[in-house]
Amino acid sequence: MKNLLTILAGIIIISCNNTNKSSSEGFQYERVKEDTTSVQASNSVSNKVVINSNDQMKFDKKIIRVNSNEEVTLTLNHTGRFPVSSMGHNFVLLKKDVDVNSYALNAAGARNNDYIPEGGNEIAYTKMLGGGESDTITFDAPEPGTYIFICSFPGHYQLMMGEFIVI
Ligand SMILES: [Cu+2]
Repeated sequence: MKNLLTILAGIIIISCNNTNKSSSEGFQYERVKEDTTSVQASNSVSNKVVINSNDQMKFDKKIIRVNSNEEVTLTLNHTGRFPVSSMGHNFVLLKKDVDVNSYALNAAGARNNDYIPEGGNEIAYTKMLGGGESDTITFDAPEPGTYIFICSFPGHYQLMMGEFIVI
């Protein structure tokens, strides 16, 4: 006969059934992409135009209104700090009916010409600027209508695009 050693183990089961547990599931913070640039919804008409651009790849104007049959003086400021090589900005006013997507594609390949492609599809354009720089251009306002302006630095035009309305 074997001696049987019986060990009795006392098992204490602690029930931790907290039914009052508040549910934290389903509560998610959604990262809202904030537009930190205040876009001016300008209704004013002036042939003296100042437009700012920044390190967030934004123009501060989506709409520019000018009078026809008058000269336009336009100043582009780059208010950021990044150099022209990584965050260059220009202002390019496209002729009517120029396809902006194909223009931007061509522009991206025109690095040696400040991203202004051949073809003469611009009404006017500024220099390509780095942070802290400015350029002012003067040109005759085109015929009344709505024109597109962009920055032609590679990858910028989709964020840096607006309407140039000639009244
Ligand atoms: Cu740009």
